[in-house]
Amino acid sequence: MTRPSAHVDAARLWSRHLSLARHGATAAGGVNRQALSSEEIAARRELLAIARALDLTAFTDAAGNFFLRMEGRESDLPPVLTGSHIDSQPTGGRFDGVYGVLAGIEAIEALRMACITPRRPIEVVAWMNEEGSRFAPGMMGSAAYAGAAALDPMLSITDAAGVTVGRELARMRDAFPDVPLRPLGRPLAAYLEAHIEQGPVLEQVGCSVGVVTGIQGKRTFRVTVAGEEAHAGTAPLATRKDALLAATAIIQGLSKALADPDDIVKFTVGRIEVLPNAPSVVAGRAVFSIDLRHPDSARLRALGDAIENLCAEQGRPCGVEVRELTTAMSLDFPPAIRDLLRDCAAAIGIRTLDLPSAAGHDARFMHAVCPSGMIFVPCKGGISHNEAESATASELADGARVLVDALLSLALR
Ligand code: HGY
Ligand code: MN
Ligand code: MN
Repeated sequence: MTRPSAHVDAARLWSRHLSLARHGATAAGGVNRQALSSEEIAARRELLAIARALDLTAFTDAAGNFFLRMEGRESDLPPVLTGSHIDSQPTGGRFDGVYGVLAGIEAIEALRMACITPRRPIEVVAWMNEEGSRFAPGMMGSAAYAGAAALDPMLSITDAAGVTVGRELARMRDAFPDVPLRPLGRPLAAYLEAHIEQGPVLEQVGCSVGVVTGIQGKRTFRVTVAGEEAHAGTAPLATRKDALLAATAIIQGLSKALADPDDIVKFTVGRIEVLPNAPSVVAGRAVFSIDLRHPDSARLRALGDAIENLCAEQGRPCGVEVRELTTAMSLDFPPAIRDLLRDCAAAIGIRTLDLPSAAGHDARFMHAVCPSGMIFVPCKGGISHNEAESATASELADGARVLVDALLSLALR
């Protein structure tokens, strides 16, 4: 049989990236497409139009995940699933997540062109809220699908404007009245996710495809510092409970305690909110985020467990509450999937490198559901979560070539 990878079209895949990037386009050439926003609805509409032209059926689930299905010869068999996400960071790029969804669609288009109907159905998914920037934590859709987190408590999580996930899920459903609802957690035969590397390694070694060995662990926290509002001109220093000063002391303390000369521990405070956020009022409340990552789960556990005490000590005289939002330990993808990806690449002359993922992905949750794996392609300078994120048409296509041959192999089993 001809390999469907021969039908992957780099120009088509590239132009779809450019077209999708219009939804939420920023002036600096990036993308701001928040989970369940109007921009995401518009992007889903565009995916739906492509899918209809390829004779795929669309459906969704209670967590707002969006599926496009190519029927197999035995439609009752659990499908092979591929995809990623189309929500972005506020100053995100054109490739993070989108690539995995468009590579999946390109794979199906290549199968159609090769006139191949696999034994199992193949589905492409855009998971709901991977980034966690509008609604924290991220990866809500894949976590709910995998049963790793209950959907119900997610529904009342709010964005900065107080809008709930539940309301926006209802708005998303209303936008697509013809897209039916299917149960969460249907069985899957396998899951493959293609993604830009978001790091510099593939570019440095000159490989167009990376076979991902696993995903490093991540813990995220929300820290709330409770002080007391007071007049900036009159309140004596000795009696102040300044939540902003306490928060900055905590952040400094944590960044010293977690500093790592080997650059393995990654500690980030990316968001801070201050109330009432007025120049002449001593801050009464400060809320900030912690993102902590380490590839060694035991180390990640120990480092994360020390955070609460450090916050309490550094935050005095203010009260401090630490809430953990995400606890995700490191994982390794099954060798059989990694071998398959390597073999598919070798068969069409694509050189690969095995490498771990320092970033998080929805494949984390699918790993617990079915044999899962990931393909990376290079991105320029390793830059990501940045409007300057960039990738090349030919390398994106190489990843899609490996993806489609591997999907077919899995869908014939
Ligand atoms: O934060 C992450 O690793 C992913 O990009 N959401
Ligand atoms: Mn991503
Ligand atoms: Mn991302």
